[in-house]
Amino acid sequence: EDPKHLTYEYKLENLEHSKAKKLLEIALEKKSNLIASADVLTTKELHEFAEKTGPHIVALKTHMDVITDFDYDQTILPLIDIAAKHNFMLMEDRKFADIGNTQDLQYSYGMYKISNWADLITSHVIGGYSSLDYFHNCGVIAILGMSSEGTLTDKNYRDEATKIAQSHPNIIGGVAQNELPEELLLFTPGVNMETSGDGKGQQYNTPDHVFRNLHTDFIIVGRGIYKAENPEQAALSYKIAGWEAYEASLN
Ligand code: BMP
Repeated sequence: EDPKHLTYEYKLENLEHSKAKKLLEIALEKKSNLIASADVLTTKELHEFAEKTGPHIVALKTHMDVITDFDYDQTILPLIDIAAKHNFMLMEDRKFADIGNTQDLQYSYGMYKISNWADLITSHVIGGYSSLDYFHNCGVIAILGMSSEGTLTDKNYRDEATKIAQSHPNIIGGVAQNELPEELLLFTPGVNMETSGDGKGQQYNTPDHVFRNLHTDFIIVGRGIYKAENPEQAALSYKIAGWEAYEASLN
């Protein structure tokens, strides 16, 4: 009988994109499916958070546009070194949502120069298939369904967006709150072991729930880690919970 959840080994063999393979290799090596969301406001906090969580995560997810003292050399260059030291990937949660030409400019220019350093980026697919053609050298994670209350990503939208994600070679997976076809990696935010919401529309599930019911591949955790009294310990707890939930979901 086939296991319900496909293994990381199976996905590593079957997925083509080099960034998908790299992510799966790190997952197997670290026994981790945890992506920490570094939604902090300063370069110092960002680097400290990356150092503390680095050993336990497969990727660090950022919103660079909330870093108040952002400076390419001061913010990005040390972060690249920390990522190399602890062997995790850099994921910029930019959520592109425009025409191809504008996304091309936003991806490579301005002060963030995302294409220089991001291994993974998030993008809406609202602009259609060819709007995603310019994201070279990174793995694109499509926003297919959102975790927030009242989101407009209804079944029809998700189905159509998933078709684009399945067919576009730059896309390695999707952010969603539902199961995806096996050729797409599933990334699930809205994970917290302490609380069910944030009073601002965010809706949380446990690691166990998202592996068992959604067959997710990677959990994304922000405040559950960076707001914890001891973020390093919290990262380790989510790493262990995520890995145990993955193993349990195989049976
Ligand atoms: P937190 O665990 O603190 O709620 O953070 C969740 C992170 O995941 C945030 O950075 C948010 O932008 C992102 N996210 C989300 O919460 N829901 C989605 O549907 C898509 C996201 O990228």
